[in-house]
Amino acid sequence: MVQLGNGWEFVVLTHACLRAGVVPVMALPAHRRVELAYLARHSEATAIAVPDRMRDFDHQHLAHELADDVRAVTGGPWHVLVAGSEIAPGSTDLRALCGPGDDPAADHARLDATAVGSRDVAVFLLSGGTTGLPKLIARTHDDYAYNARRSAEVAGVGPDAAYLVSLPAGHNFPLACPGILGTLLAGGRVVMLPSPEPVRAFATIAAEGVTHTAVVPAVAGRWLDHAVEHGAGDLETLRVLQVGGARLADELARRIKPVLGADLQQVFGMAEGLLNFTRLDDPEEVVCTTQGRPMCPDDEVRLVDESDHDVPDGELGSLLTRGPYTPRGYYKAAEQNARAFTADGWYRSGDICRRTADGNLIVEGRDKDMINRGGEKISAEEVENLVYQLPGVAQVAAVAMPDPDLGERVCLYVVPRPGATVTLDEIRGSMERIGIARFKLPERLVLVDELAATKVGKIDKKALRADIAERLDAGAPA
Ligand code: OOB
Repeated sequence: MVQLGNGWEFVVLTHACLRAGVVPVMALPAHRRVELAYLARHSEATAIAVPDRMRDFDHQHLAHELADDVRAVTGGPWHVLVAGSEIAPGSTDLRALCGPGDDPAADHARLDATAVGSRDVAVFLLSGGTTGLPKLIARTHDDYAYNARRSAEVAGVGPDAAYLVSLPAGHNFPLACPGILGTLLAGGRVVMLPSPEPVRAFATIAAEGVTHTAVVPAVAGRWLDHAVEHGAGDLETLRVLQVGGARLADELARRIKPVLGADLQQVFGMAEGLLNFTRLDDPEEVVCTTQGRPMCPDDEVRLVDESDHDVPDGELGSLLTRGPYTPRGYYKAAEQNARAFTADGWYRSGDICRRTADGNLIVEGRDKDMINRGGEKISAEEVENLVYQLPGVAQVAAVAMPDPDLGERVCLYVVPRPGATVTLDEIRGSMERIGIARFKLPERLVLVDELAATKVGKIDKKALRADIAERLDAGAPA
């Protein structure tokens, strides 16, 4: 499992794994005990790579707790690799491990002799997730190399490119769309920053001559605001700003070229495969108002109604896709696969889109139970399962509430048990104690006597989303 911050160790370890046929599981730095324990169990990983500390969190300590738990169950060895200056007893120094070997020629020969096949699994990515915990997506060497190479072509990344990584490196977007892998395969240079904070990002773009980078819409908004208030400095080298992970508002899209000077490329992608891009030579209207079209001529995309019948161009439909770099199922997840894939292998992305006459897609919403917090995907079900562990909670529903900065945040509707008091602080505290990524913590609580239900008796999330939007419009205090 790879849970490293954005640094050179991530790049070296990932390439070492790919070369040696070790499959990295791309965890996120925000993941905590619950997510990591689940990933370790489900992937049958035998090692984790972590920073010693990051953002005031002791990753090394958690990694050893995890290792103890896994060893207790499997009885087998489990390794903790640590990038940093404080290597605790029992940890392996990852930086030392990444050093040059004594006999490179012999190492090459040994690796060549045991090389994995191109159809073997290269990497496990994590699904954004609509069910309990993230699902594993097995990407093969063939499909992922194509993913990275074709993305590089579409983004105009070549040997002269310098690509800045400021999103979490293990996410598909900065890893391979074209990201780290696509840029290095094209002969370009990769620059890593721990976060997309604008002061440092702008200074780094100038200092390193960055030509390409990828951000989520919330970051694009922060960069625009910062540039307007404090000036952008020298961003002359920046040719392409890729924006994806969540819907970019058209108004924001239109400001990017005038304010930052870079061409906008919208990217509508998913760890499950399909990547859509606006092209660098598309008319401004297409670039600013659509999320682009598939990168591969063999990608198949259907927009369908509730009975899986295709809808005509211009009408809303739920996106189904199949293609050469889109797997036909999640790893060891028969039950979820039955829901997320059709019998003939189409992936149900859960995105509600429209196709324009010229073949571009516009993302208008979704029919999956997920909250997209500035590009970070949160499964409503996962949050609800954790909140149900509180004794005072009779019923709970997690829904997306609109937010001007992040697009969406997590709002909880709770029906308390008779006589019980439930507070947002208490819920957040309990979730943190259980050990869950912070971005999943709810940011608003609405206490109700009952939850709106649909005709078939399911919780009516559409009604709840409308309700919270209305409360916010009316200026209701948090
Ligand atoms: C990227 O990948 P994931 O796996 O974290 O999330 C995929 C989901 C999509 O199904 C869609 O709901 C949403 O994220 N999404 C967008 C979007 N890009 C992704 N929704 C609206 N507009 C967009 N441009 O998020 C991802 C993977 C590779 C490249 C870029 C993004």
